[in-house]
Amino acid sequence: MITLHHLNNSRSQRILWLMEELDIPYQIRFYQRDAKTMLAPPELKAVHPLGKSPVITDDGNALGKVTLAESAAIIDYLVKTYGNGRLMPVENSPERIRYDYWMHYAEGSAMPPLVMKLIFNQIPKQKMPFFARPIACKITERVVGTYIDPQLKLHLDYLSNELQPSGWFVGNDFSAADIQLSFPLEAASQRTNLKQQYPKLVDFLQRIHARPAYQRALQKGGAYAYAK
Ligand SMILES: N[C@@H](CCC(=O)N[C@@H](CS)C(=O)NCC(=O)O)C(=O)O
Repeated sequence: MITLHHLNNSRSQRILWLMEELDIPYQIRFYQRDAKTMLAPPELKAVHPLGKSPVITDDGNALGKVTLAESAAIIDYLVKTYGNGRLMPVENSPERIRYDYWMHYAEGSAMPPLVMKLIFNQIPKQKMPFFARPIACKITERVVGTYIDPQLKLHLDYLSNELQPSGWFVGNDFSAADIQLSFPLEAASQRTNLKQQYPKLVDFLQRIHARPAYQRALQKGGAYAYAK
């Protein structure tokens, strides 16, 4: 049986969604973020030393018990082990090269500026001596304005141009790469001007949110603020 170690409002939602798309049996173990720090609870470190989500364990595999972290590695494992050819283009095809690229790109390139934006947005809200606040705000404004926001624009322009006429990122068909890209795009819709400036990406989000498997995953996973 596969167990998904699921943190509320997190990247783990896309693993839940993938398992619903593939219609494979699984169970969920729920973890709640600390309300102040937003970090995962320490129990997750008993499952994987980094204590982050998603993590899966799978004891129903011929390989013995598998414990796996990192969204792209989990998606790859689930699709290859249980997909029966679904949601992944065949090997040695141009589509597969594009698919593999997006699987790496989502966490390797798209997420870093989005995480930076989240963190820098928090700086002005922190407690600090009154005389430090104007300096902290000035530095934040400068880093966001000269680096983070231009990087986000670069990535959103790129993603918007790369969306295929099919409405998916790889080729004609919906694939697990669309699932992997869902989280950076959902995060961008909360932290950037995506909703105002990128109608094609808004349509993509609406398209994935309307999928029955996505809706089932939402019901099973509990709070997920990014599905708006
Ligand atoms: N690149 C990793 C990132 C994992 C990650 O940072 N997960 C976040 C949730 S979205 C987390 O567990 N945060 C809580 C913490 O760091 O304590 C992946 O794609 O799985």
